[in-house]
Amino acid sequence: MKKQVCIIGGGPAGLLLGHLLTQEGVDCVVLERRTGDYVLGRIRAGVLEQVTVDLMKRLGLDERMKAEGLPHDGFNLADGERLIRIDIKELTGKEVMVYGQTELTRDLMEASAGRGLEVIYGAEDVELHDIDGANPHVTFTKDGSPRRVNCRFIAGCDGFHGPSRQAIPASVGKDFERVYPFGWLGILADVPPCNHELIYANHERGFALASMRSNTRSRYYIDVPLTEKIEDWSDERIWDELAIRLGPEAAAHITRGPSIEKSIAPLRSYVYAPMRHGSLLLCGDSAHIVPPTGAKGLNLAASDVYYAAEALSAFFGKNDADGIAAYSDKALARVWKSERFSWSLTRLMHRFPEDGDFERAMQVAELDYIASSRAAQTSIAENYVGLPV
Ligand code: RFL
Ligand code: PHB
Repeated sequence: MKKQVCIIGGGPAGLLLGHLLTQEGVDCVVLERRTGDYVLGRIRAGVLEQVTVDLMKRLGLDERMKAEGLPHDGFNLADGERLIRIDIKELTGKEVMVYGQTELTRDLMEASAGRGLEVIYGAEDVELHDIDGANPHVTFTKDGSPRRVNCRFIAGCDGFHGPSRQAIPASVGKDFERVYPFGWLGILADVPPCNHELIYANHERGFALASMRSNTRSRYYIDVPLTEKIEDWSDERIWDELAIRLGPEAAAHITRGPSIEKSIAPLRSYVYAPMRHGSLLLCGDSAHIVPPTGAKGLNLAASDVYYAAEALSAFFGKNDADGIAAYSDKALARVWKSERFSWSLTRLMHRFPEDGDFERAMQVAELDYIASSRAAQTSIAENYVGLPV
């Protein structure tokens, strides 16, 4: 098969890029290792920045998001008895959209055949070849038969564990990493949310987040040591813990119900630089991971894709390679700012096992400052809604 761009990974980054390139007349294919159902079964992000919403709008795939998504103009930071509301609309003039990653991925998936975007599910043993030069190719196995894609560029949208980043010679790049001593245990349940806005809570027993997917579906998280096993967390135990950590006001409004999904995800900050090597461009989780506290992962994947689509469209449409040359620096500038925000919100809202009285006093002082300073609230709000692309 001959294509201009071979996209590896059919998560949100790969599908968004595939649609944007197809819209610009760039011939591409998406190779996804899993089945479509498996990809949709992964419960992940819930909060979309304007950049992500705008890309769906540009594709004309925002109808369901507009109808079913929940625009939010604020969120809350809780600590003990204290609740600080960050009024993002008033402070920035913008809002975020609560719409699940599953739903966004479904919208992209369902539109692909009709728009001529070929997505090959069940593509096994994907390998990248000759990425240094201008004639790379990708090999894979489909239903037991070997297949090959010759292309001009490869987009590595295959997540943290995919083969793309690993195909770059070790001498080329550098990775930056911070691993956290806890994970987030998430529970999804068909019950109304306890509050109409998100609450991020720092409690002496640990962190909790009250989020949602709709007015009838809630998503909650608590942080747990990485040694915890999901089997040891019955639904009741999770609801009990949430009721303590979110505080009495929120607890009074929690509706309990059976979990539809529950899992523990480790927290990590990670950046690989550069994000391009030769004919390979990395987008999304294949190049960087943020702890979920800032709700940035999917949105960073979307901004990478925005830059990559621009660069690839200019290359094929106008024979202009400047965007390709600038891709890594442009994407990384935004990535590092989101890394900083996600790390600092994680630091502020979690009790780290190594922390003592001093670190706790720093959290209290910072929350005091945020509560009393419009400048501090504006800084949090503009990062939360997303910095400009
Ligand atoms: P994905 O979603 O991991 O997709 C990568 C795709 O590549 C496929 N793949 C391969 N395909 C072919 N061959 C191979 N060898 C392959 N290896 C892998 C995989 O099957 C998969 O389909 O990466 P992508 O597209 O870069 O998207 C990134 C986002 O998924 C991620 O950043 C977010 O989910 C992070 N995240 C959040 N982000 C937000 O913006 N807002 C949030 O509120 C938010 N909450 C979260 C989150 C992530 C979480 N977890 C579980 C990590 C909450 C949680 C709990
Ligand atoms: C979610 O609803 O899954 C969610 C919301 C906000 C975050 C992380 C996850 O910061």
